[in-house]
Amino acid sequence: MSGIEYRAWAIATCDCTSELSRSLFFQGNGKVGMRAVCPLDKARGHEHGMFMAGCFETLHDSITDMVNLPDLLCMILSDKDPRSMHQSLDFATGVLERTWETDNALYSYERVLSFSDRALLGHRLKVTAKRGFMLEAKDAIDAEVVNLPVNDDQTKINIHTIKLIADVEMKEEGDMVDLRFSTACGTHSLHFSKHLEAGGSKWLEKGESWEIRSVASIDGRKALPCYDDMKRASAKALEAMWEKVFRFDDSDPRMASAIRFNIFCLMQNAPDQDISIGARGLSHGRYKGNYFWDAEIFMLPAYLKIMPEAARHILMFRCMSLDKAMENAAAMNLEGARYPWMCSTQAIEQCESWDTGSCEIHVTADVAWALDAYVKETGDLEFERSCAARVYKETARYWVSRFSYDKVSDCYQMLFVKGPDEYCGVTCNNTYTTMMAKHNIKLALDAARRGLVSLKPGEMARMKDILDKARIPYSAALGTYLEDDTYEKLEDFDLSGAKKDGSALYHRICFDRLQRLKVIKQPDVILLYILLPELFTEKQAQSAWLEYEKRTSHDSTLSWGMHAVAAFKLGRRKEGMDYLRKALFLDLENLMGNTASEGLHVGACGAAIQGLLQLL
Ligand code: IFM
Repeated sequence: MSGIEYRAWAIATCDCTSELSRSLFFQGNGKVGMRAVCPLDKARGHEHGMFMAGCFETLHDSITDMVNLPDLLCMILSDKDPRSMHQSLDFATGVLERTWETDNALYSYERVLSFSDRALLGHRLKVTAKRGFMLEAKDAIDAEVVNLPVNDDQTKINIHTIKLIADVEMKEEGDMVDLRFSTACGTHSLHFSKHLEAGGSKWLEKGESWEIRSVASIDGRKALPCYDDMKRASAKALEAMWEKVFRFDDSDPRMASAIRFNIFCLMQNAPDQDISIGARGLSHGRYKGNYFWDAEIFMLPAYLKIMPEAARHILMFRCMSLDKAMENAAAMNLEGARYPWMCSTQAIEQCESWDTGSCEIHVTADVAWALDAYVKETGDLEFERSCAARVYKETARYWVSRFSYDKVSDCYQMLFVKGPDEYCGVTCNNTYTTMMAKHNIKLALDAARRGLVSLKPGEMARMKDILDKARIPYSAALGTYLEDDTYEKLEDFDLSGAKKDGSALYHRICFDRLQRLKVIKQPDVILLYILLPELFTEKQAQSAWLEYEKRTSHDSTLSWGMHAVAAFKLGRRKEGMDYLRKALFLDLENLMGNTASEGLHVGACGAAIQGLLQLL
């Protein structure tokens, strides 16, 4: 149990200083994100966790990390030894509030990251003396921050920190503090400013109160609003955002709280510019802040129902990085455009393990699927004409060159790929990848038919031939698609016996061994059914559920929410509800055991909301 109190529009806890709380009480506005490190918390340099969307710096070669920035909201107090701590995060106002007391005084602290002017953030401390005492309170900026780059391999723990900010210049003039610095290799030059409303030392009489407030900006502006005005404007903007969210039955406060938490997580990480969202959003540096297919397949369908503009930003990033994707394809001796498995704003491959980075190529077709889903949902034909169509064409060209034609069987094979089920190893003819690639090719052909792009006649013929002759593994005995060519050859595995304590299997069984076992990490054929249901008859979809669901370890946080979606679509309401509950409480109850150490799973939040949407 995480010790969270669930209220319809808030979460609260007495366990304020744990890493889990720092993740759950994270605040963000899509531009800036801060882990919940508050006054008197002992945070080491890498633990502050203040991030800015799109702010990455090189670690080595072309590998980047999301920069841990100077903490603008520090408050150093002389009155230590807090007790009776309590903290809440209000989804309606976006305010994080913490209260505590000492022998001397009662304290109430709050913090806001503005939703109305996203470069602004601020905090307020109110002290009420229980007896006469001298308080020193310094409203500060902590620039002694470092990064602790997290290894791609979840089984490895790094202990080496690296400073990714340099040339720090801090100037105090009256009640203004000005901070200029650059990121280590000069990729970003940043200018922060902060207006202090009080601070210093003060003798407080019994019953006397003192308020210290400040507002800071990440764009260095001189004219900053006062804290109360900023807080009011932010709450109003947030209210307008909630107005646009679908209605749901909120009679059960615990469920309502979990639903709102997941939606709020999506809101807090939604970009306001044409960039994507890291797998952990702005809540943690896990995966070096990188963008994955999580954004297109798990978050985007949820954003389409709550904040379509965020879906557009995610997709514009892919459209704008098409040239990089073309360079990436060329570097792999292929045609067209191939999107990286994981990337930062530079849009180049960041995955440092060959089997995943080079072989989990379905991401390219996932991008095309998401572009089409956006156009269908919004009817934005101008976006399709001016942006999406070119992506369809170049990504389809990639797939044409990526299929291998086999003369003997007269079919096209998808050799050496890794499907969404990352326990399958590097395999051949992963059905998800091939079907999604075919869908991508169809989108290009359709765009050509409607005159949105031009394709050479030979190209079109080849594309059509692939649509007819791509190999799709199928089992008549199972009555549905096989995950890939090796699936039937895998060794039987006792999943329930092995998964006793709920932790991921890869902590105990290495990936080399896992790839020979009949165990699935996260939905693969079942996910295909969700994305392209027209490929399945009702019977094939039910058979897919019966075969694959029981073998799925759910060792990815992306799994439960999508199983909820599939179960509801298949009329399996009870299973759907079980999966939905797990998905909604995944972070809140730390059900996968990694929310503390990795931050919020934004893709899983999107998947949970997709599950919920099936019920509305
Ligand atoms: O994109 C996912 C992948 O599917 C499973 N491992 C974690 C990645 C980031 O969330």
